[in-house]
Amino acid sequence: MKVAEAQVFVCCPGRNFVTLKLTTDDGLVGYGDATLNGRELAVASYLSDHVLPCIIGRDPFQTEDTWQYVYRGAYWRKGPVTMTAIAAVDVALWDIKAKALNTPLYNLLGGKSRHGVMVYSHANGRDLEETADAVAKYIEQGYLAVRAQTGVPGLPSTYGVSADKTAYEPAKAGLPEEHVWSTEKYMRHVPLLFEKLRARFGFEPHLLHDAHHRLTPIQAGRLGKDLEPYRLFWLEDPTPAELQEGFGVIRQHTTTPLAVGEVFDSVWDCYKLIREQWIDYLRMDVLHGGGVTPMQKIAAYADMHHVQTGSHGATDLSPITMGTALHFDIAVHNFGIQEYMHFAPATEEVFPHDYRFEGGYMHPGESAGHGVGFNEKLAARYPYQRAYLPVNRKLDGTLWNW
Ligand code: EZ4
Ligand code: CO
Repeated sequence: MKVAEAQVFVCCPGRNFVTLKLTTDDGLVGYGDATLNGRELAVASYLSDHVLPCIIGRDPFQTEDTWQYVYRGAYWRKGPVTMTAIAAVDVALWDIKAKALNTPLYNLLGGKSRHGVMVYSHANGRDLEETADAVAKYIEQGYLAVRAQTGVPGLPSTYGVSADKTAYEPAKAGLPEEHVWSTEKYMRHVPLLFEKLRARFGFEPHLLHDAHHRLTPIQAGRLGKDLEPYRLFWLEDPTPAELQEGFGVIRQHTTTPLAVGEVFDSVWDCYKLIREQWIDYLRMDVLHGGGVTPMQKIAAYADMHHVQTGSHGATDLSPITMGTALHFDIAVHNFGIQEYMHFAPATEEVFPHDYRFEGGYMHPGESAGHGVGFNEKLAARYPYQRAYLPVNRKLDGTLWNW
């Protein structure tokens, strides 16, 4: 069996997605996600212009050799564009391999280690009351874990909170939106949210929070300490992690569990974080982490250091990544939790899938492969629209991390 055809599709059913379709000479089809929010066309070109000509004719069973070929063979390693493109090829090949063997993907990754995949979803509101009501809705739906983000008094907008009542989706058509930020206002306000949530819901539901890269290590240490009474499942992205040692500083000051990694693209972004046990959950996923092939190795390395997985699962990772992640999550021993945001109805139609939610857990489904399809005809009705994530400025205009 050989890869006979490779096609890249860019569509916008609610938001932009890049999708890779590989077809074999005996007619099997595999799909991979290649979406990089705000930089979609760079990955599409990287695939079509540079990677795919080398994929034609290859044996889809050789996932390890093909991954090494497109990683080492490029000479220029790492980086989000490269790794996202490589991931699409890797996932499409795993999909074909599992279909050829007529088995769900998880059976090739070690089989089921658990009966379901615990997921968390996103609750947000403009103030504490609205946020608490949003958390209540998820708990009523059976969620065991909920991320809570709330508006900060004195700031017109903040990460994770929609300006209106629609679902939060940060990328917008047109040039990047500019947000205004105050770490001081934010740090005073967030503990009040979790005090309120614990008073209303008790300590049974898992509660999570995303600081979205805005704090310095010592500020993060303070916030973690202030949140300790409310027993968070995790505090995410407290500090940008290019300097891995920053997490060593945070760790000295708080027992609030730490999660990081949604923007990492290789083990070299986190090897010290893991080795030094500075984090508790690794947010890397099977898309921006370079595919299933490297993520199996990274997860094994994390397992040896008491670090669990906590895969990114925002709406800018397509249902193909969601489905693949669920196969990975159900198999990997040190699984922690999986993020799950609800896709727009048009996205759900373009990507029919087997996975389903039931009582706080998700299930990858039992069909062969990763269980996610792609409706090309429907996708063609939603052409690409240039869109950007926001940029963020402090009150005095200094550009800051969004
Ligand atoms: O802001 O994926 O935890 N989830 C997140 C996401 C990211 C988006 C950026 O494209 O932080 O919502
Ligand atoms: Co995040």
